[in-house]
Amino acid sequence: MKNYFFKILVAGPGGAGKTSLLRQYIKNKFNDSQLMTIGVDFYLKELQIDPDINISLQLWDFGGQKHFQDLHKQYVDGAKGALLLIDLTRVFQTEKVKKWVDIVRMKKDDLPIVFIANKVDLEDKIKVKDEELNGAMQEFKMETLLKTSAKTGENVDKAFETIAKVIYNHKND
Ligand code: G3D
Ligand code: MG
Repeated sequence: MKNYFFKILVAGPGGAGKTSLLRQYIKNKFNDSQLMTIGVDFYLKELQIDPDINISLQLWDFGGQKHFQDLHKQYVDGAKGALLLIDLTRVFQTEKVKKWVDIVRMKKDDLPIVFIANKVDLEDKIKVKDEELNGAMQEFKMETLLKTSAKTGENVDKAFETIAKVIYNHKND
């Protein structure tokens, strides 16, 4: 058995569903009312991507509020990859995505990012077009795009497995 340790960032605007996604992944739990994240929290989870490969994920949640921007450096230091979340029910803004790409790549300009379009369960309220998502994915050279629901759990495990595998496959670069 081989063991690896990856620090992974969970980034994106406030309200996109970062804390909900993490809670769903860690505890298979979804709370409709939860406290706004203060500063940075992290979670640990073990993941086996192959029978003989164990990965310890250290997952960093991020408050995303403006007055915590001095924490960005500590947040990104040592990270091997990121999930960048957006909310499918909010009007898409490329500049907002760019802001988060710049933050997570502050110390490593080729940091792998998986683009997460969350709240796919809110079918009637979706405002973001696939072209907008695909455009941003290409512009910012993100690895792939997944539509998730932190509420139903759709694609939640897959999101974390995908970033873990991408990092694993790049680990000797
Ligand atoms: P953040 O950590 O990115 O700031 P949160 O976002 O996880 O706090 O989520 C913000 C709000 O969106 C929460 O609602 C949460 O329940 C909701 N939410 C998160 N993910 C999903 C999802 O996939 N589907 C649906 N339907 N709702 C989601 P409140 O009402 O507590 O603000
Ligand atoms: Mg939060």
